Amino acid sequence: MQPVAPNQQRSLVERLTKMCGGAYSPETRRKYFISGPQWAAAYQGQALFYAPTRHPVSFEEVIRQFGHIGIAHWCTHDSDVIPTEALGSDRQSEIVAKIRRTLEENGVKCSMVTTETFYHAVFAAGPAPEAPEVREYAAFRVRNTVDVGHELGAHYAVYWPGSLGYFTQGAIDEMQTLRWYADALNAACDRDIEVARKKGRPTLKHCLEAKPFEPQAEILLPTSDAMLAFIASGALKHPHMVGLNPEYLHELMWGGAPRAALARALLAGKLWHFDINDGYRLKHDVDIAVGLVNPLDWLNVLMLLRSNGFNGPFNLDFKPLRTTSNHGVFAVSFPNAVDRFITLWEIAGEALEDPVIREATAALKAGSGIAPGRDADAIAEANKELLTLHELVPHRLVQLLLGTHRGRVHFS
Ligand code: 3MF
Ligand code: MG
Ligand code: MG
Repeated sequence: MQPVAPNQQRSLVERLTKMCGGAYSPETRRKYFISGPQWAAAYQGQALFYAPTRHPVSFEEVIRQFGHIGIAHWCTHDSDVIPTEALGSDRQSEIVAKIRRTLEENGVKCSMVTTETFYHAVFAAGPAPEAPEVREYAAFRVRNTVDVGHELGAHYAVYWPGSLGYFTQGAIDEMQTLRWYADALNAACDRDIEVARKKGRPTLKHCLEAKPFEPQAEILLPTSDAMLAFIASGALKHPHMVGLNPEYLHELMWGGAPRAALARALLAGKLWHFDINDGYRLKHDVDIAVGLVNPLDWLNVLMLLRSNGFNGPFNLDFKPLRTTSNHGVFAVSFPNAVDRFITLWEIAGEALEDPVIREATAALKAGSGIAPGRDADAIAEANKELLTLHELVPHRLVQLLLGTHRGRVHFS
């Protein structure tokens, strides 16, 4: 193949994108409760060992592009757009007004706001450290985020505690730290009750997001299960206002099964918001876009969610690859992530209706009809042939995923 000159590379990407087949229309995409984070779109490709590969992108550009693609919802950290030093000031009000106008002009809604309590040096010892002035500042930040959320019309607030943990143990009192962290959430909920009453709006849904490692070596609330225990611990003043924002990869990172973690959240009535992405078990937080690593697992996850009535928000908390250009972020990365999600969602719906899967799962539940009492060997014998369906069902799911059920036959 001939070398591809820099001025021809975009058109090559565009031509190959077309060759990938169709895309969903922006109208179709808007029907799903999918949100795009400001920080994901503006991510410049940097990391501990990596310099940025992309130039900065303004929030106006992100929102305009989301509107154009058909991503109907936008979400943000308090400090993604508002400089840290302007938080809570008049300048914040001006910026928030500008965000509102931009959202309106582009037909995009703000679904969620979140507080950055991990990046700035003030949180070097975590969001709930010993120093009372830092804790007071953290409380200000979460309260202020609640204000911004109500201003922007959001219904969700997310909290990822980030550096709530340590590199070396000994100096940190875990019990105290957890209670202090609860104090910050209590401050946010109290403020929410007050503002919601004043504005005649419902209170926000406050959603906790766990991650097992990064940025600290040891994390105090490493999993969604730990978060559930924390919500029920008695440390929160308004536990009914607090639920979960699990992240697919965060559950996979510790070696868990995301589908099982989500099932436990559903069982507790706390699955309120969901960060969707992909990656690998027991590796760091690579934040690959949904469905690029584990499409079969994703199909299973979406079957669970569909059959339990969870319809979103699905938040695209991924990082466009460092090798993707600024143009590629909105031309390739976001639209394709949305379309893979919708495709997997629709296949999940198809799988739930599939005659093979329906009959197989119904048969498994029906059992043998024989009642051999307490004779364990006889009970096992009675179900033996039926249980082979445990291998037929996943085979059928792979067929549905690959499209072989639509007529592609075996290769000859
Ligand atoms: C970190 C994350 C975060 C959270 C965000 C929301 C930067 O691994 O997933 O994204 O989702 O802070 O609170
Ligand atoms: Mg992540
Ligand atoms: Mg996340």
